[in-house]
Amino acid sequence: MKKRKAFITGIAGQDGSYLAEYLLEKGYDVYGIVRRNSTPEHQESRIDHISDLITTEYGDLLDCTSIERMIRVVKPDEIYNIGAQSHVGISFKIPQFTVKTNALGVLNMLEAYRHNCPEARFYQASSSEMFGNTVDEDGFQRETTCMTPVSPYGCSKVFGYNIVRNYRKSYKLHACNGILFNHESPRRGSNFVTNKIVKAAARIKLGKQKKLELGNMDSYRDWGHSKDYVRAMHMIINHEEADDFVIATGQTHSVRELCDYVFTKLDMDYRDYVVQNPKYMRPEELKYLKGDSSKARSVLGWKPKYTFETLLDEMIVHWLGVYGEKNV
Ligand code: NAP
Ligand code: F7E
Repeated sequence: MKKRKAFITGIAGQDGSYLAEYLLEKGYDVYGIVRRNSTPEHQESRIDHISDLITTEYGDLLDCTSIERMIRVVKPDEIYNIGAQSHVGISFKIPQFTVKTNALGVLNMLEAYRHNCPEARFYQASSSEMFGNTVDEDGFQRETTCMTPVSPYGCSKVFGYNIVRNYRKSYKLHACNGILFNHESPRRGSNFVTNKIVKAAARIKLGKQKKLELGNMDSYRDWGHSKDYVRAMHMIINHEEADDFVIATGQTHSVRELCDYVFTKLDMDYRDYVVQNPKYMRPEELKYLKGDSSKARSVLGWKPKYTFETLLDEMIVHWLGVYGEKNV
């Protein structure tokens, strides 16, 4: 049987790397674009271990020619557009780059898809950040929740979400959105709050750091594991009908509770080490996320394998390993 071909933007990112591994296991030929970087040895660290099994080319969501060329040559069966400027706090510092990449980048991908392989399927990495501070009466956000984004990142993702729906209807394309709530792993960038906290706690435990500076500790997030969420991406794109799905655990915890769990696991009290620094506060904050993924659970049969605790335990083991005595 002919192998199916998947094309992934953002393949060297957290989700891209897990998705590439997952699709390889499923027998796909996997292709992707990576951006040019002045220190290439760092840039592909998440996919080094599979570099012989996948095909990557230099490309950029803002460079229509590179995207168009890859899509035309590869003719993928499935396109996963997960490349993005994904840091919400940083989106306030570089709003134009964020909006170009996360909004126009989606349009560039859709145009390349529509003109070169319209029979393929398209997945867009949409985000719970699109909901902003809207919460349904029962305390959840779901597919029908009103979108009132509170960051340049959130605004850019709303455009991506809507243009995918528009192209789906206008051109009868199999284009879908996964509205994913926060998902983490040891491969998470260490300037996102989970990995920042776990990394710092491990370093403090091992005597390599004294304090941890954080911003708002009273926001709530629904945190899952990236491995569970890339499995959902594959289920969404392979659903017979192109549709949009929320992916979430349905549990929410504050940043403070996360600190408490991680430091307690390492026999420390976070209050002895964590200090707040206004530098990490955002001009506008999304206060509370808790996702209702019952549509994905009933229609796709998706459910997460990781819990909040097993996710953080894996990250703790990872960072202790990185900074542990054996590696010093
Ligand atoms: P990530 O680790 O930051 O990965 C993003 C990838 O996109 C990186 O490889 C990055 O490359 C690449 N990229 C950035 N700008 C690009 C451009 N102009 N052209 C091509 N590639 C570009 O993010 P992630 O956590 O894997 O998230 C994957 C996707 O899901 C993103 O679209 C994100 O917005 C969305 N999302 C994430 C979450 C979450 O909690 N993780 C939740 C909802 C939605 P460089 O390393 O070179 O910058
Ligand atoms: O912040 C607070 C911060 O940067 C979580 C992205 O994957 O999920 C992610 O966006 C919370 C916020 O993730 C620090 O203010 C406190 O309330 O880990 P984060 P995020 O902003 O929720 C959504 C769904 C995405 O789509 C995004 O791509 O933690 N916080 N102190 C801090 N956050 C950071 N980064 N650093 C701090 O020092």
